[in-house]
Amino acid sequence: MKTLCFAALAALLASPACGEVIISEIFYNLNGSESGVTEWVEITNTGDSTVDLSGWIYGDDQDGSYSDPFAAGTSLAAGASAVITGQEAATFQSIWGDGIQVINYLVEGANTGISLANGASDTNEMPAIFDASNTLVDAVNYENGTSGWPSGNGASIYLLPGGYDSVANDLGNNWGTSTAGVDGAYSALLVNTDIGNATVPDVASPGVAVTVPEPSTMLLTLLGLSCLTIRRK
Ligand SMILES: [Ca+2]
Ligand SMILES: [Ca+2]
Ligand SMILES: [Ca+2]
Ligand SMILES: [Ca+2]
Repeated sequence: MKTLCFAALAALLASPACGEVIISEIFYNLNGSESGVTEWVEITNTGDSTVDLSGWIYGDDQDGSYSDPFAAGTSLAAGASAVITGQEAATFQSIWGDGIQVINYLVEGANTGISLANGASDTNEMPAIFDASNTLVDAVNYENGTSGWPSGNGASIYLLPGGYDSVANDLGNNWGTSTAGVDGAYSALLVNTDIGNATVPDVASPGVAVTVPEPSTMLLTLLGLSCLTIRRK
């Protein structure tokens, strides 16, 4: 019991005290033909104030490929999520729905697409974001179905509730495969003359981040608090 209490307290103390911008979803293997332009990465502002993303950069830190700096005036509101993709905002929204914030991934002004490997391992594919000072903000060295990582084929992988910080998102066990109706995920059929046509819908939750811990995590936290109370008597 004592061990369990300490574990609960450690989990409580490990919770991030202040917010940060982190990578929260990766769609690397969509149904239909892939040009790289169809693929995307979602970022979420876990803090309580707006973050200015002017001059930030997205890159694959293992491939050594980086975007142009994000346009001046780009920002992410507290608690909000945005999608980084080679698609124009209007194209992405026509597929996934209106109102989703889209940050256009451009390389020397062109929509080249993010081009994420379908069979990523520990030695390839590491989506990363850097601030305007070129300081690494977050990276996720995802794998496809190995080392505890979920597989994503026709569905994105997304950060599970309770895994929302830049350290926790390095662990495959904190990610899941998107399922329609769970944690904000839904289906969308990619039909677009410019970027490709699919006959089977994709599943993901672009622009949606469900960060409320699962009931089991809440129970552990409450247990930690009750241990504190008991020890102070
Ligand atoms: Ca891919
Ligand atoms: Ca990797
Ligand atoms: Ca990370
Ligand atoms: Ca999402």
